[in-house]
Amino acid sequence: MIQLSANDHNNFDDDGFLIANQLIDATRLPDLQQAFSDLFNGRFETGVRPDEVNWQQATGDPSLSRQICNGWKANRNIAAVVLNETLGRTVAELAGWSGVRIMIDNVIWKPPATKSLGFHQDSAYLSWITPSDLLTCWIALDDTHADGGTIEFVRGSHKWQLEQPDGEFHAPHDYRKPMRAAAARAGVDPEICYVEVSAGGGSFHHGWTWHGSGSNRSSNPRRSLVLHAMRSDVEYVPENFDQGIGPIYSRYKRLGDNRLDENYFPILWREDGYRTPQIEQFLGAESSC
Ligand SMILES: O=C(O)CCC(=O)C(=O)O
Repeated sequence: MIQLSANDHNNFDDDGFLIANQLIDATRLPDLQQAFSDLFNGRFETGVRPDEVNWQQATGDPSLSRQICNGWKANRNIAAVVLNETLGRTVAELAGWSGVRIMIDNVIWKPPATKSLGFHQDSAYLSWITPSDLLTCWIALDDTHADGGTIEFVRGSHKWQLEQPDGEFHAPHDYRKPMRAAAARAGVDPEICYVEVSAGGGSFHHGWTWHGSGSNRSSNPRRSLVLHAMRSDVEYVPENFDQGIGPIYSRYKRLGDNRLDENYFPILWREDGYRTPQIEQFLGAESSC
């Protein structure tokens, strides 16, 4: 469904992001919105708990944006989108990679009046894999607007110097502060671009593009489903495991083998036609965007 033009490629290379008006068909939105409700209420369809459950209805702070990571393991409607082959191929085309696997998904729900998510560069957290290149597809499940806390990018910021992670992700006091400091170091006046799309649209961004999102000052929810994708041939770098991998993703490392396990990081698309065979079995009928 996603056709990229030469212009799209050029814009992505120049800006570090690309806005897309339609990434998934609108008919899929109700099932995905239901999946969000299930996940944040602790209903895990497959019986598997997502890797990171940062918010639950019964216990979560209502002022915070809600986040779950690797919802695909718990819910097949989420999996059908983030493990989609066409989406994987599109990411590969944009990044210039010969294959793509999922690094992590993010299920993010920002109800009205909830707080911001701090600006950051995704690849800054990934020194535990090599190469640590990432490309992210961000899909809006609601119409998005600047005052609704949509994702925002700084044009061209993937070309600034690579920085170490800095500041809080959840509800920082000043969500743009680390980005402004990086802009000053780069000698640049940052140009902020908001992703304002209808539900089903979204964006792609480069792993080093500075991005974040403000508080939701509108009366509508802002839900997004995010695929963080990496190259299919990445390997673990155990020497860097003290730099932020954490207990979850390091646990998936195989003994005596730095290659990533496809059970936890499936391959979505490779130019030689390979795709992790168990994906289709896992998805059942839910395999297309
Ligand atoms: O949805 C958001 O507000 C932030 C998402 C994000 O950080 C990302 O897609 O990398």
